[in-house]
Amino acid sequence: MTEYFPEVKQVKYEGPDSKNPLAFKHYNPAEKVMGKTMADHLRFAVCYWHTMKGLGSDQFGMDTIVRSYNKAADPMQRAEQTLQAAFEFFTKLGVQFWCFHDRDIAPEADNLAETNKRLDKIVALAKKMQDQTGLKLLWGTTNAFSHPRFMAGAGTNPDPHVFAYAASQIKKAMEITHELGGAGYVFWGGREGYDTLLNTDLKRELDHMALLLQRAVDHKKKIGFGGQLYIEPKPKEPTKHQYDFDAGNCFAFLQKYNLVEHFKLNIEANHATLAAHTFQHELAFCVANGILGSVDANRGDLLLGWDTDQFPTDLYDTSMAMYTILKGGGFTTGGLNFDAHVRRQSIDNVDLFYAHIGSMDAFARGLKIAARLIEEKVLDKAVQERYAGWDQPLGRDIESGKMDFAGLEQYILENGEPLLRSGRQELLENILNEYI
Ligand code: XLS
Ligand code: NI
Ligand code: NI
Repeated sequence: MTEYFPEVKQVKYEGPDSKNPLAFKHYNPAEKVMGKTMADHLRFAVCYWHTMKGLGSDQFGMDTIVRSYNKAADPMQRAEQTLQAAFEFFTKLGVQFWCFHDRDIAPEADNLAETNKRLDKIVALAKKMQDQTGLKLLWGTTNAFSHPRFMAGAGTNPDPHVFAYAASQIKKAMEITHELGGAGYVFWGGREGYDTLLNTDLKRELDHMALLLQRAVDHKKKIGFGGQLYIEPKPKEPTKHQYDFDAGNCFAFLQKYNLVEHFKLNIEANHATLAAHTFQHELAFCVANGILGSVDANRGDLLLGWDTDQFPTDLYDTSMAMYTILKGGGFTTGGLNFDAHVRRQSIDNVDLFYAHIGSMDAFARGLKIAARLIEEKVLDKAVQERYAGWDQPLGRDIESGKMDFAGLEQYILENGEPLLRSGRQELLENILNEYI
């Protein structure tokens, strides 16, 4: 079989003293942290769209990257070779999972029936490769945002004909995800939003988006798909105002339309920062509301302010993310999917390996740092002390609902001013630095 990444044989764990740039210094898949292997905690996935299909083009310029699997004239031959290259990359890197959009793995044909036939052909091949390699599908999704038919949205399109097209694509994408044993299925509302209210019926569009998701829940039951459904929030890009703005927004939407029991969220770091939140904030909001599902691991650039989808290497970010994920009970169906692409100038195959290795090591370190913070109760103690009043009689009576306004007023009349106490932020930041 053709080797598409001959520069790398197998990425291995060599430990923190290794100087080999193609080895893990911290990610040791079998090593146990808090009773579970690092591989089981982190559940790394490679994304097909950026890693296999991303060729460096941006809004200002054409592709810069040439890949040997992308040269055949026939699009289906290209798709097959890309799939072979993908599984070679996944196995050489040593991840357990992958993620894809339907249109990443097979090119669209002239009509839906032909397009679906192409998908079936590639999915059969993918299934064989999954069996051969032990790779698993973390989640599948549909691309209902690139094709011109979706220029005004998919589920929120003003034309029901387009709604029907989106539904047909999702139907098939859910079926192939099921066929490949996917642990989940993601809805990222690519163009579900608007650019101007001058031409937009906002209420109707939101109702339609809910209808599309309700039909997806029906179809999930119909085909017996046992995976988790996720919504991936993002505040803007490509539309000015995306409906799934952030975790809070999605949670309200899911509750209003009685969908909350069927969905969890897929939190992307760069989308969090676009929404003027930290990555950790979005994760913490999900944990607090029982809706944390999976993670698109990447990072943005605060100076650029768009979805730069860079590989995550910031240890503060990975540590605090893993801290919140561990405190929330860890991943079940979800994992860390690298929704990230190498920079336009990183044109060599080996750059793809460097990018993933560095990010996997950054999350492995984050995991170990988070585990120590939890085991030594570093932040727990501080938080517990800060809220200690709530475990005293007054706090208990308020929390149990016993105190009405009159009772609270009586307490103040008898006890006067509260004592002011330091939040100790600087001290905690210093302590955190000792762990990083
Ligand atoms: C784009 C999104 C996309 C989803 C999958 O910004 O992150 O890649 O993860 O459709
Ligand atoms: Ni994403
Ligand atoms: Ni993104």
